[in-house]
Amino acid sequence: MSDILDAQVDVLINKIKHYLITTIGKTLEEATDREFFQSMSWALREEIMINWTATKHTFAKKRVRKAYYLSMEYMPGRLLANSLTNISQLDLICKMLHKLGRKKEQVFLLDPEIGIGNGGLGRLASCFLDSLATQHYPAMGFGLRYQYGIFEQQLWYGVQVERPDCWLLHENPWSFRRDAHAHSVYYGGRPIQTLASNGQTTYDITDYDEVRALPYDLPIVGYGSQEDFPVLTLRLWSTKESPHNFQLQRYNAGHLDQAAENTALTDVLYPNDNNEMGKRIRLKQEFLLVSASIQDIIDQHLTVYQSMDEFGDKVRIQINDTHPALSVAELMRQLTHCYGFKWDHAFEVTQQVISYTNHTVLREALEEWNESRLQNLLPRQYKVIEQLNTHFCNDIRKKFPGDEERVRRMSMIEQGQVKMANLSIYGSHHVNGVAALHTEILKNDIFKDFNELYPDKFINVTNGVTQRRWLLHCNPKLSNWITSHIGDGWITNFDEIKNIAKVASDPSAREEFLKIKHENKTALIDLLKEQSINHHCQECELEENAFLNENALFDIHIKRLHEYKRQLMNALHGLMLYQELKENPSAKIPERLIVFGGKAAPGYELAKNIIRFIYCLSRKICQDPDIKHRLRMVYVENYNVSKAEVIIPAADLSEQISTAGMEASGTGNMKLSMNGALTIGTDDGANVEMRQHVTDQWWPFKFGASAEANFRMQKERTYSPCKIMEENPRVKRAISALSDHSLVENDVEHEALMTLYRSLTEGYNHSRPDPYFVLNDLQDYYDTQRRVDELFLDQHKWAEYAIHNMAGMGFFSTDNSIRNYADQIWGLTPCPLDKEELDAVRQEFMAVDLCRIRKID
Ligand code: 26Q
Repeated sequence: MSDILDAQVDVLINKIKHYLITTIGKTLEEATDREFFQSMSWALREEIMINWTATKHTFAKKRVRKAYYLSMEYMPGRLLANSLTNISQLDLICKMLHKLGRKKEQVFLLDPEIGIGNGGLGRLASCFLDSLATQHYPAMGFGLRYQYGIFEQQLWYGVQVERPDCWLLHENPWSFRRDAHAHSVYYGGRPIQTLASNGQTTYDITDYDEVRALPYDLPIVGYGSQEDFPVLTLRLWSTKESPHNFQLQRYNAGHLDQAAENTALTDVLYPNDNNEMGKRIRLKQEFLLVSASIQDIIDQHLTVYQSMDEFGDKVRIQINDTHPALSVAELMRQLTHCYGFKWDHAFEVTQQVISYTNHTVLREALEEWNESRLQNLLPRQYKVIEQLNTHFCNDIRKKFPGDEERVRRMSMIEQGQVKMANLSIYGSHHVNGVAALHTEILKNDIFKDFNELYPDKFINVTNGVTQRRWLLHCNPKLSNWITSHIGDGWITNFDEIKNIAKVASDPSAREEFLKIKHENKTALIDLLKEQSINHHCQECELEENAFLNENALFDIHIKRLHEYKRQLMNALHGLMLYQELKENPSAKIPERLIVFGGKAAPGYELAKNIIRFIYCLSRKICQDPDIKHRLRMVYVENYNVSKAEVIIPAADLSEQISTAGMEASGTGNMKLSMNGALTIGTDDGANVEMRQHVTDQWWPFKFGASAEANFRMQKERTYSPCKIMEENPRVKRAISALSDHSLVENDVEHEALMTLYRSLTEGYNHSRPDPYFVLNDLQDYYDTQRRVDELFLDQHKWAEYAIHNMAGMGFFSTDNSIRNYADQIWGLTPCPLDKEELDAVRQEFMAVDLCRIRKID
């Protein structure tokens, strides 16, 4: 066995040498780490290309139905190491690097971090692709190739500064430009009514802007044997590299910004999550994704089937939130205008093909576009929407005669705004929420009217995460431990993780678990130290590393900054704990390290002030000699997928404390649980189902008001945070620290904390005081944290709980979510690699590989 491995190492080294010489012109000795990384990737690529080609051939040959995932965001993180894990080749690479004396950490660091998304929604899309690939589903992802992904976050004395994320600075060996599949996308112009050959009225346009969308493909490597692992495609559109997109006339007229608008279309990802913005360029981006992808899907279909007759049967399109909602209008338009479909037939096919996933219950995040903006930018699609809306309103009237108020509420176009959710629901055969509670809220509240009209349309598909990246890859020690106890079936059948419960009461297994947790905490401490060395302003926090030991309770809160996620409540708990420790130094409370990570949308002032508050408080704590050995708070700069891969395995406690009824699902909650953290959480999003699967017995830290109670408070307007402050001296003392200068060092800091104080007590920017009910849950949260302390003091008991929590996560694999989409929404069946196709590609490759132009012996 090891001989084979040694031989493989040598072959690989030879291939790397080949690429170094033929593409860079260097020998192994003189190659820099980056040149080495590039050549290594090119060498490894060969294996992956073979299976990628064979996967494509298989889908075409078998003429299977195919699902297309349309998403404005993806968050793959680093691709290479995970792909190697999936094909069980990581050992080989490590061995090879060792033999050559290259540091693996340094080499893998050169793999670019792909963060072309904001957070949950984009990461979910990436987990889905992994599960689609691994389970052999015929599928493909479409997105945009933003030149700048989610900004790089720097923290200067508690102030978030945004820097561009230049992930494309170096050539990416895993990104394939596909000129043959470029498409034209049309904006603006004037619609001209035309009569098609079948008597159908459609619209041409004149005086339009034509933009060329050029795709770049990324391979998505599924988990599988070294022989027949599947590889799917993530196709990302760019307008950057098409010179015709530059509008020279406008440049000559002195308008550089207008001239460059189309070449710059895919330059930047909008850094807002859960917030609607209504910007014109964003609308252009959304339509670029929609129009180019639909043309591409139709092309692919015609290549296999030669006609559009079976399109409705063979194609499924999933839209990730409403961002690609124009798909409904654009598919209608292409079917009627380009392929001669009659309106009713086109609509039947559109509805058969499209389905929509909703990811939010926050009303301010429901997408709407100004009607004239949409009409000017996309005149033909606007006409289709108008016509769809007429049909739709008639449907409503048929079922609810005389109820014009209902028609008004449900209409796609209302008061000069086009409502993308309404369009998406009408154009889809299914609409799904992302957790059971979330789907109920959609059906009974947000989309109640729609559910009454189409009761069978709404279904739930609970989110998940891929255990391959979020356990196998990021936590190899715990993975080996799991495999040693229950075998490795869990890697592709996560239900089997339930078997780990059998060791929960075994003292030696608990010891092993605790030891691994400690080692992972050491790795996180190293990451934090690195940050404190590199970054300027948190000197005091980590200067005394003595405190940062593996025995402390690692309390982790990682997610985008948002008021409803209540990082502020966590920080206030830290403040209350600080005050308690000052007052009562002999209290039996374990050491605690509170870790935050997450980006604030650049224009979200309150969110940025929450970061600042955390900074001020952590400074206060670490300057206090009585406390700094017992409590610390750190803000991890630039939280991203790679940082998550270090932080999550080190967590003892997972903070999932959103205002109940507001977090659609959450997925970090699942990642932390499967890595052996206990959850302190409200009954919100997927927390509810996690609790049910873990059972109440092993889910000890639930707290806070229910979603129902919160909705009632909202509706009845009975909530008064000031009353809570008056009645609860401990809460009052904490909140007062925001206004009494005790945490700040200058006026600017004071002003920042005052906005938080005001938002809690009197309301900020015309909103009600404490709109996310922080004070309402604060005392319960504080008391629950003291129960956390108590349990943590008994490490063996803690380990028992943690193992039972891991055991309850089987349901929360995206393998399961994807099976639900495939069975209940798409009607899709797995299609494993065809052996003949694979052999054929391999044969052809081997012939090429042996071929040298001039053979020298
Ligand atoms: C919309 C219009 C213009 C600009 C930006 C946007 C925009 C972008 C991203 C709106 C929303 C998002 C992202 C939403 C999101 O990430 N939602 C999260 O989705 C997760 C996966 O389902 C859930 O687990 C989280 O609960 C949900 O918050």
